[in-house]
Amino acid sequence: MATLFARVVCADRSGKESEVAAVIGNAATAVHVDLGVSGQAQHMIASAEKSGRSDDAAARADRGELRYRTRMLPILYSFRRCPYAMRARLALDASAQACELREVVLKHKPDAMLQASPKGTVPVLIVSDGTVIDESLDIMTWALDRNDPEQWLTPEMESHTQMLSLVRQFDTHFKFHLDRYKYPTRYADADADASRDEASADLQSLEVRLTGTRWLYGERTALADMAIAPFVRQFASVDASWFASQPWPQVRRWLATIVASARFQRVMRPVDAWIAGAPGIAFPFDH
Ligand SMILES: N[C@@H](CCC(=O)N[C@@H](CS)C(=O)NCC(=O)O)C(=O)O
Repeated sequence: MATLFARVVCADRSGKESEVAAVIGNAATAVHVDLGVSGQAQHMIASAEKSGRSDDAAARADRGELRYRTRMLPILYSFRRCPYAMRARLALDASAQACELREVVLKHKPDAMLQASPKGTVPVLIVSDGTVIDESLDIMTWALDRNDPEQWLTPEMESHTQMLSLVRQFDTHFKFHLDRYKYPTRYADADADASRDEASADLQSLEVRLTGTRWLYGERTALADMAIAPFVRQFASVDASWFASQPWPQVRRWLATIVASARFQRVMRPVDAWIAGAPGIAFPFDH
């Protein structure tokens, strides 16, 4: 898999630009770039050329016909099994937003992540200008604002605001009860059965929606589907046979479709934990 943390933009004398890095990002050969060092950029171009993927870019750079610059890619601190990080990765994948993925061990959070976001939760995205985005929903919106080819931000039915209010209901009421249902011993006040009932009421409202349409907001996926599904998946796995026996065939169909999708499988690909100082992993992963 290619290791790519910078885009290299080449411009010829007429000023016409082309992004060599996009090519390298998909190349089979691994190229590690030291950010912002033009010699490394030249190395990248040469490597791309050697792998036969980039016309004659290296030769043209040598002849001074091209100038090039590197642009740092966003860094995503993530934890594979965290539902918040999952939805951030789903949106980054949908928007084809290249970034450097750093898989975190929650018990040993990297200093660099804590410096950027002292609250210590994943996901954290550090964008190229240094801006830190440390709420998963904000990361989704940031990515989709830049590129939203599947129109996740524009639901087919109802408004963006209404869609966000359903997401908020799941982020608050459903999540609160999911935690108490899944981990009753962690909460002094937990009543697992009562919490299961409370969360079930939220799922019943999804069942009603999904009886009329394939997805929560129409016949195509929207932000709400992907923002909510990772939490419903967690709920379903607490007691799979109980979940299968509930009167929610449409919720099961919806969840199974998302979990089996190529995108979900892709963002759940196992990755090694990031070691400080070492390169992370190019994300989104190749299709
Ligand atoms: N509101 C945050 C919540 C993120 C969150 O709570 N992530 C969990 C993992 S699923 C976490 O990092 N917890 C800190 C820890 O376990 O140390 C978001 O949407 O990004």
